[in-house]
Amino acid sequence: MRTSQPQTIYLKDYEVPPFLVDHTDLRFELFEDGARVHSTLSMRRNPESAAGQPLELDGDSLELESVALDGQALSDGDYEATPASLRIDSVPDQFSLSVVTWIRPQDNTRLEGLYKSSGMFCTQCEAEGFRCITYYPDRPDVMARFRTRIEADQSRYPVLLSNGNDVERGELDDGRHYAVWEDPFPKPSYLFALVAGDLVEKKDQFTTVSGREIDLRMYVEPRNAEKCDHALVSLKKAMRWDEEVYGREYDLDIFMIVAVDDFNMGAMENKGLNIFNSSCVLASPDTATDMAFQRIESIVAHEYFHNWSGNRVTCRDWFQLSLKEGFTVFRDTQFSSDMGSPTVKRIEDASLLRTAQFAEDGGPMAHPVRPDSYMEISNFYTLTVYEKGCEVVRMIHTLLGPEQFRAGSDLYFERHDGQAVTTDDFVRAMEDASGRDLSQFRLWYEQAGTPRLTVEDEYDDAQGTYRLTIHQSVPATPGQPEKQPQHIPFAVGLIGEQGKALPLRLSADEDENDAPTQRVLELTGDSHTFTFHGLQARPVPSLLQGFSAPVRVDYPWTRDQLMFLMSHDPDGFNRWDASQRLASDVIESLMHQPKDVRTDRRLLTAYRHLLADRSLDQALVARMLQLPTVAALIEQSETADVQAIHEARRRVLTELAVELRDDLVACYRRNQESGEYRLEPEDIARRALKNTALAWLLHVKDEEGRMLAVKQFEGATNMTDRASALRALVNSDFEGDRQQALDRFYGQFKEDPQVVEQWFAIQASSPNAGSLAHVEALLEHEAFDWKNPNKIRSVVGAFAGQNLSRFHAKDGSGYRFLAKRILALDETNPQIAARLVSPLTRWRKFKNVYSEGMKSALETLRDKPDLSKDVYEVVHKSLK
Ligand code: 0A1
Ligand code: ZN
Repeated sequence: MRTSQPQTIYLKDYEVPPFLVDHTDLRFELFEDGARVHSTLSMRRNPESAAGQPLELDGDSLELESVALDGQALSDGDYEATPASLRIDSVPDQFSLSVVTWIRPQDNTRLEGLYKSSGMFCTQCEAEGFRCITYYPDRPDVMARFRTRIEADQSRYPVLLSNGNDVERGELDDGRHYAVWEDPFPKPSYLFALVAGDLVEKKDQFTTVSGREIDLRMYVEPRNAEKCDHALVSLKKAMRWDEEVYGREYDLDIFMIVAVDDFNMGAMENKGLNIFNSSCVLASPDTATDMAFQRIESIVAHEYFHNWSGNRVTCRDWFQLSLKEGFTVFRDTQFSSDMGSPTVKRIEDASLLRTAQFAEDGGPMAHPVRPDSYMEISNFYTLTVYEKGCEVVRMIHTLLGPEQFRAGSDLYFERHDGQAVTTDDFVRAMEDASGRDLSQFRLWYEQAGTPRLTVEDEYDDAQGTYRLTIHQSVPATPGQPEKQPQHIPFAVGLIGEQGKALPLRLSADEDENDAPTQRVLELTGDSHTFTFHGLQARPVPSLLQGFSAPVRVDYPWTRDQLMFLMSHDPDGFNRWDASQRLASDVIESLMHQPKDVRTDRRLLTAYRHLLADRSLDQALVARMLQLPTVAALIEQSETADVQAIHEARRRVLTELAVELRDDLVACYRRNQESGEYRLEPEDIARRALKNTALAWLLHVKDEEGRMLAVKQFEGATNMTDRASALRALVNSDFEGDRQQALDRFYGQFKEDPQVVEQWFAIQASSPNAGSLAHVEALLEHEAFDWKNPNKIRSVVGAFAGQNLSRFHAKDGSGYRFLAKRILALDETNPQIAARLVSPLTRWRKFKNVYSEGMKSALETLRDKPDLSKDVYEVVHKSLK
């Protein structure tokens, strides 16, 4: 057991910083056995803070070499230093503090602060990594101008980078050299970055709207030189889009992107020097799938957009994380939507939210978009803060409309440029610019839990009216037993007999021709009734169009109505939603039926139509053909029986694939491409459709499917087709072909870590190939590396997060496996260890056969002596 309980930090305890930093002057001496960091801080007391407070700086695992105040060396008795803090009781109102620390980047496996990845030095300072470099008031509301001098061996580290502009370079003795960087924009320490390595530089240019020339530079290891184009193209698109849509222009003369292999998260928005996980930035058609290309485009944009939403205007404290993340995710989803298919983008985002975020919101780690307490802030980079936070901003956009939203965003940037602010400041800017009152809306930031809307309807034949009554309830969550109703924009449509969207007349006097076919109803109370007039027959309601709010909707659609919506709803999102509801209903009902009960023929008919439908956006068709995932089905059930869900889903899939066999082959052949790989929406959709058809055929061991898969695998001109064929073979019972393909794939790509990650993930997530024994064997594979988060995610993460029928083996072996790996990882990388606990946290959601094993795995974790704060928080909250 951990001997002491980590401290909980509360939002209500926030106080302004007692000291401010005007200038931060850093000098890094980089060596193979460590780094010496000289920092000189020009500090002064904060006039807004209580007088006479001692100076207390944050540290983490630091070794102090010396301290000087206004140039005078201090002796031991003048200060109190531990690896985690430096305290000086008496300091003047204004002073310069010089500190020298010694750190060991080469041994830093936590990947926080300064560390080494593939021989290069790099940093990760968000949220509290800067304190692993030097003593500092490491909080986002302390903003300083940084000057950074880096000294290192010239041949090993020819490239030396930091934030801002490079103002000086030169040679030193002993084959060393230096570079000096100055960042004119005051920034919090979490945005600091440094890179030193032997990297190639890819250059590009961007001319801003006001005619300024910006140097775009991408730095990668020489072997990745050919994988930079897509990121640079994406960057330029993002820069232009932010000018056009938000009126935001880039502010420095250089913008740099660096790719590193060892990185805890996806990427980081350091001022002028974005650092990316290689897997989120490097791509070529030969090595990256369509999905990876799209993901890279959105992450490059996300990090770039942070330059305004995050860097120019930053967070006052970490409780406000969604201020920058929710808004920036919203901006990147708008961007991706503009670059591709808006409906498909919405489906992707909503399905992530509905499975994973709803699960988080209904579990023991549930927290509001603006949390009010935490033990370890790294645990709060969550789907709630990011994705639900994005939905909250999206709802403001819906309520205000695009023009007023833009006015609110302009006001926010103008009012708060150069400041560290709160989510409340953001909402206030939106209110002030629009004149709308968002006071009740603010509950979205304060209350955790997913609101549930229960909808009832009534059609009055004689009057020609249709009444919708909507009840709202927000469930209790840890620490929040009572909830108030929230302000919910609820977009609806009504579909008439001929499949026509009907005019929505809210009063009898309203002219039919003036009435819109979609309305955003605003729900603010426990229940509301809306009456629609002038209807000749009972319509089918299309509810929560476009997923207008992150809520659950209960309405008893019949299967016939769902089929009707699937082919007639003008809202593409709801067509997809109808397909998911229909398939879920069919799968769930089979769970309680004997094995010989057949799948509802209506599902078959619906899919047959879809497969033949060429009029509909083919990207949408590809999405609609996907059965709900096991994770989604778990989320929808009251108490989950994973094996029963998995089996029922398999039965449906098998029956559909057998019955639709000829349609699938036809669909495959129709969408087969010849010619060059293009990343256009139609081509992406064609590949998606073709590869879904292929997966289904292999699922039922179809001989023609096997032949097509092998042929596609061998002849593929791009990674989407190659990896899809491999996945289909791995998920099939053609064991010989599976192994052969796996070996060939590895042989061909073993030098490329991003491709090897895919190779690992395809196996670990496969219910067929990914047995626990096989996954254990993957951990022993020559390409596996416990120090690399991507490899851990692609094996352990993929197994526990995606291979649910194997992970939830009834004998508990999957849970014990995970617990054992988390225990080991806790010693080297607590952030990654804590993230891996997540599949165990919702144990109460599962039937006893599962929940007992999950709970006991959590107890094993709890009993480890000296558990990291990261894992401690997740485990203890889960067991509470
Ligand atoms: N701010 C980054 C994500 C990020 C967060 C934390 C990190 O280390 C603990 C690293 C990156 C983003 O939103 O892209
Ligand atoms: Zn972000």
